[in-house]
Amino acid sequence: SKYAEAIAQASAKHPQPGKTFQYGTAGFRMKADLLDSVVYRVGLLAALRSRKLNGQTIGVMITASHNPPEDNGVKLVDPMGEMLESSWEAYATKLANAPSEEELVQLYSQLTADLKVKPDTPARVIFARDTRASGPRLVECLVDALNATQVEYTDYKLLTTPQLHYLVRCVNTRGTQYEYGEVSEKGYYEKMAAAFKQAMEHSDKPKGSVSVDCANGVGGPKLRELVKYLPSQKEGGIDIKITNDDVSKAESLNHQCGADYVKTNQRAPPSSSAKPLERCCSLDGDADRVIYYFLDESNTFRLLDGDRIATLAASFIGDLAKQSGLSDKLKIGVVQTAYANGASTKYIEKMKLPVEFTATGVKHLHHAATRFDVGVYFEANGHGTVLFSPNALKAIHTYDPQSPAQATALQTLAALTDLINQTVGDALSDMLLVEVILAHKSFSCAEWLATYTDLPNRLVRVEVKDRNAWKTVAGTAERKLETPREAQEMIDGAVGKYKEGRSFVRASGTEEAVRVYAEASTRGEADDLANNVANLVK
Ligand code: 16G
Ligand code: ZN
Repeated sequence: SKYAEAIAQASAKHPQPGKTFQYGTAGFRMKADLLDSVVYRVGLLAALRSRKLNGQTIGVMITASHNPPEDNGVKLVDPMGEMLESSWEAYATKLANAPSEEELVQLYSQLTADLKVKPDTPARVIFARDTRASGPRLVECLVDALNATQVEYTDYKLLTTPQLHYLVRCVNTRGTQYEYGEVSEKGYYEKMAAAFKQAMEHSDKPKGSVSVDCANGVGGPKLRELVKYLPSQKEGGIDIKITNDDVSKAESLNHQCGADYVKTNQRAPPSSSAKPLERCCSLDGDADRVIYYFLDESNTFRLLDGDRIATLAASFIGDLAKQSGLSDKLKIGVVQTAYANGASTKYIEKMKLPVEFTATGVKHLHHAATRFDVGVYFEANGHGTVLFSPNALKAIHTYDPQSPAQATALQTLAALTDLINQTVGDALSDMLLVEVILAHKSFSCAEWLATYTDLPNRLVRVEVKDRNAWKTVAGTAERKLETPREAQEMIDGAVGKYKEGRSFVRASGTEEAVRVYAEASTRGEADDLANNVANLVK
């Protein structure tokens, strides 16, 4: 076929290391030194995907998010800024596993034919990477593939994952009625800053400051850039204190800091010098997750995780919908996973909002959220966003307010549709959203925390020989096991012994392990239940 020779030649520079790879929940992710051939082949698939979609631009992000510095990863972004369509994940896996140049070329022309891709259609790709040391080398692998398949490409160098998603959507909507923004990093900051100003127009000034731990990743320099576009504290903006923004020492990335560290260890980074009641948040290594926290008066660490952001956002947007006179037109719903704290679910039900549950992984939540006019989705780990449907946007932008109060609420609501990244969870955007809501509600972190009381919970990681032995029943959002056979009965037996007890087991999608989650009415009981269930699994 047309590119066969060039593909084979460049592929010989990046031989398959004799390993089996899988395009998982977040693309391919592993030790960076194993990734060259994988990234090369992902580049080949990006070309195919773009040609299949008539030359629409596909994104390639090179990052391993919250994983250690020596890891890296790669994932594809579809034209509207969403995750790669799931049926294509299998093609990525197949290409990554082709053992030789001949078999790779063979498979590529097979896919080209099966998918009815016309080799002469133009192909366009944009890509970026996080701050990992292996990034530039992996970019070379990618570029080799794009050259071999004659793709037009733009290298955006260092970006957060959500910034790349934003750019992909901007390129593909340019000049249409769905135009999403200017196709540049600057365009991203300008759009967000303008929306922030508008969202703050009818609010009190933000109180206190927010300390942002950037995990020593790409979020640091990008937040510093964003701050230049935001109003200063004097002008009514937020006092943002940036910490852990050193990207010069590769080994410090995600080390004892960042959203995953804080959520998993339920403690502030040891480097934090925040005083009691000071508002803090942590981003992860590619800035698509954010977690809030603070120390209370008695110096006890208090976490405000993704569930908290979801409930805060849902309640605020619900209020704005009512105040603007649009509550009939905007069906607001919340999407959670089994990891959501049971108390957060109850709180959402108390607000009379529908809650849906999906399997873990952003693509599942995102998909479910599109079924609401306003779909709020967050994983407990801090990844999430709020999606406004085309109907919702139309209602918000065309409604004629009947009073000054309706007009101000409507203006704030409209600002949120621009402030919140519509493509994927975005730590910078989510952080501004939280700051806007706290300012509007005049909430301190303590008041935010007081909206409901979390059930004590524990997450345990159990290493097992074959995680695939743990399969969950379809349609239960991972809450029930199908196999091993008696496992679910035993778990139910353990759960039954605790007040407000809940526990489930699922195979990790990113590590060779299964995870046990348990919650119960007291700390001791949650720990007991988690340990008991973990022992059943071992
Ligand atoms: C991936 C997912 C994240 C999920 C996590 C679960 C994306 C972009 N990322 O990092 O949403 O929470 O996997 O990991 O979808 P686990 O399967 O190992 O528990
Ligand atoms: Zn991430």
